[in-house]
Formats: sequence, C-alpha cells, structure tokens
Amino acid sequence: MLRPGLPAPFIPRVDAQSPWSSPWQVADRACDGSNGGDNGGDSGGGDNGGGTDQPPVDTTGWPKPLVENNRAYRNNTGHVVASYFVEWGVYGRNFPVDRIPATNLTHILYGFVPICGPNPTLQQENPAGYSALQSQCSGKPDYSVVLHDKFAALEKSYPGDKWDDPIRGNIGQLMKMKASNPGIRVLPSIGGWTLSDPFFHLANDAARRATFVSSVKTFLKTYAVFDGVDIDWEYPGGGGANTGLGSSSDRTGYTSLMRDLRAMLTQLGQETGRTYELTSAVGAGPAKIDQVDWQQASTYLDYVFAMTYDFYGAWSGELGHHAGLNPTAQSIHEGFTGAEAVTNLMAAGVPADKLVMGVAMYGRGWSGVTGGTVDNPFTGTGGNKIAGTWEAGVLDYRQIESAFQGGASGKGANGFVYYYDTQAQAPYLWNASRGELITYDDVRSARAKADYAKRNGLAGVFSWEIDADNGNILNAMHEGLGHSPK
Ligand code: I5I
Repeated sequence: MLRPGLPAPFIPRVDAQSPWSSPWQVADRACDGSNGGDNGGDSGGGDNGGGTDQPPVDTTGWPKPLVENNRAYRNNTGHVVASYFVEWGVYGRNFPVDRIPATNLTHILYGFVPICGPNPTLQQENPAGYSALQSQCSGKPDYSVVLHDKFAALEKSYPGDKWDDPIRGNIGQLMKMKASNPGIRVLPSIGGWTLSDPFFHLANDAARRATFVSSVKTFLKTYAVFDGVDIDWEYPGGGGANTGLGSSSDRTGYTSLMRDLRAMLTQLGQETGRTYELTSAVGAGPAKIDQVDWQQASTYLDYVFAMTYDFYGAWSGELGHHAGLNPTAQSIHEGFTGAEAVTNLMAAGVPADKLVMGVAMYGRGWSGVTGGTVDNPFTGTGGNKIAGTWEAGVLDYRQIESAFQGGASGKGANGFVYYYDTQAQAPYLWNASRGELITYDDVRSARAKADYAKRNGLAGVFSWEIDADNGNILNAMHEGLGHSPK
C-alpha cells in the first residue's frame, strides 16, 4: 500500500502539503532523450468548469493575480499560447494551480493521465507510482484512463475548499481557475514518457480502443473542467522509454485512435452542447515524424504540439542545441531543429494552422565537455549530465537565469559565459574551466520561435513546463507573437 496514512475520505483535511514523500516528484521522463538518437527509426456549457448538470463553482479569491515576472498581454492575434502543467508540481516545485499565469494562456495541458493495463516502464522507473496506479485501476478494465495521484489531483485542500467538496486538489483548483477565465481550454494529457506503454497494445485492437475511448468520455463527463483530450504517445513506431515496444503497425493504430477519439468527442459535444478539442504532443525528429500518417491523422486533430526540444542532451556524447530553431554548419543531425521539424511535419501533411511549436522552459547540460574551442564548446564532445534542478542533466529556466546567466539579460555568472548563436537562434552558457555547457531557450530564442510561428502561419506556441518559468519565457512568447502588454 503506497500511503498507509491515507485518511478515510470523510475525515476533514486541512493539509497544506502531502504528508508523505511523493513518488510523483520524479518527472515523467527519464530525461534520456525523447527525440534523440536516430535508432528509434524502426523502431459553452463549460463555464464554471462544468457540464450542464454541474453546480456552480465558488470563485471567491479568483482570478489569481499574475505572479513573478508574468506581465499581462492582449492576445490580439488569436494564436495558441499553451503550456503543460504537471500534477506533481504541487510537491517540491511548490507550483500549485494558482501560480499558473492563466490569463496569459489559451490552453493548459494537465500532465499526466495514465492508462490501466501493462505499464512495465512505470513499474521500473517509479515503483511507488506504479502501485498507486494499480490501486486506482482496481475494478477497472485494462485500457481505462484514471487519475494517477489522487491526493494531488482531487484531495489536497486549498483555502476556500470545504472538507467535503468531492473535487478538491488540482482539479478543484482548475475548476475555480476556469470559472474565472471562461475562455481557457484545459486538456488532460494522456500518456507521457513513462506512461505510454498501453498505447502500443490498444491502438490496433478495436475492443481495447473502445474501452479506452469510452473511458475518456466518462472521464470528461466526470471531470467536466476538461475541454477535450491531449494524446502524448511517446512514440508511435517506438523510440520511447520501452525499447521493446513500437512497430510499423502503430501508423494505422495512431490514425484509428485519433479517428475514434474524434468521433467520441463529437458525440459528447452533442450530449453536452460543448465543443471538445483533440490534440497530440509529437516527437519532432525525422524518424518520429515518419512513423505517423499525418495526412490522415491531422484530419481528426485540432492541434499538433511539436516537441521541438530535447534534440540533444547528456544521454549521449553528442553536443547540440537542445531546442534550437535553425540548423547550422555544426549540426550533427539533420532535422533536429524547430524549423526543420515544422517543415517536415507540414510536408508530411500537418496543416500549418494546426501546428504549435514547442518552447523549452528548461535547459539541458553536460559536464566534462572537452575538445571544443574557447568560445565554441559545440565542436567538442560531451561528458556527463550536469547537476540538475530536479533530475540530472535538466535545469529549470528560472534556475538557469538566476544561477548561471546572471539575471534576465545577464552575460553569465558563476564561471559561465553567455553566448547566443544567431544562426541557430539558441543561447548557451559555457563554463570553459569546468567544461560545463548548458543549452536552453531564453527570452531571445523564445521570442524568435514565436516570431517564426507567426510568420509561417502556425497555430501558435506552447511550452514545457510552466512551473520552470519565472514569467520571462512566457512573456517572450507573447512578444514574439506580436502581442502587446495590457
Ligand atoms: C522532460 C519531460 C518532458 C519534456 C521535456 C523534458 C515531457 C515533455 O517534454 C512533454 N512535452 C509535451 C508532452 N510531454 N523531462 C525531464 S527531466
């Protein structure tokens, strides 16, 4: 039993925070490269967050003011400005829903929602998370969606919550957030790096697909704050955490899954009088793009979130901009930049106005980099993962800015020197004496990506993940889209 101390639901709770150490403090990804490696080749009603039958939501104290450096922008261009919020952000990150700069977002993607059934990747990477999932899944058929961390999602109490509110936690907070920002779209993001195993087993099996799709419908009726669903299958065709999964049949599987989800969302819309969106986060490297029939699949999707980050990282000795926009003469791999990913996805059949480009609110770093020139480490080779904020090799933007960049427009700190590759449109911080290198998106590169999205007729921009930003990156995304401060 994961949480022997879990009180019965009728006991009043005043928890300010989880009294037990949480398995969800581990991010969804082993941080071992989602796009990396060419070897994956074969490898209306809704106001108040409710449906028609939902009681009104008490919005006392909402909307929450923008905090930290977030500035209010007018979205005068109508572009998508989306960001992922992680369920486990309420623990060590201390980033609950009320810190989301909701008035500056069109979409919040809630990561991650798991699927019952075979989840060996989770079992291996996060045993406590696996046993929590097992208990959520008891009595439910395999291939049903469920909430993962019930405490974070439904039970943690916030000011103004009544102890017997059936929905507190993140989802209760999202209901209040949405009731005070009615235009925002909130989508559960199903899957992610460690929770994708079941997709491989369900996508090509009509009965399992039906179980999954109908459970998503039930989920959306139960938690009516949600406006559709985001599918984060990492990845059709393979190349994800579980190296044993992925085949060429995932191509038809992905299309079938999108088709059936869209049909269900249309049906649900007729039942509730609301509109529901279908989106998907997709690997942006050429090998990942090639595994999907974009011509067909796009027809069912509202938006495709291209994960134009994680192109390089300390899981390999190769050095490169992890979230660069343009290729340069030094690029090791063709296709591992934002602009190339957009070109490739559009050539494969994704309409520009459904494409959303990803901005990284985090960096990736190496230690022990050798062989580069004094001001250009990328000509050398990487060593190990740099010490990270939460995970080795991965740093939140907020920490990069304060500890290594020396402020929002700093030129470097703590032995690091700031450089900006104007061709790649990518910043990096290089500590030559220690051989430490950090690649990331900063204000300038985030603005460049949003400007690129606007000039190329894309739907907009999104980011992973909102708690890692101090507001400066999201502000830059708005600036790049041409939005003016309110
Ligand atoms: C990371 C985990 C994820 C990431 C980048 C680093 C998950 C995603 O991106 C993602 N983007 C859209 C859907 N999922 N991890 C670490 S440590």
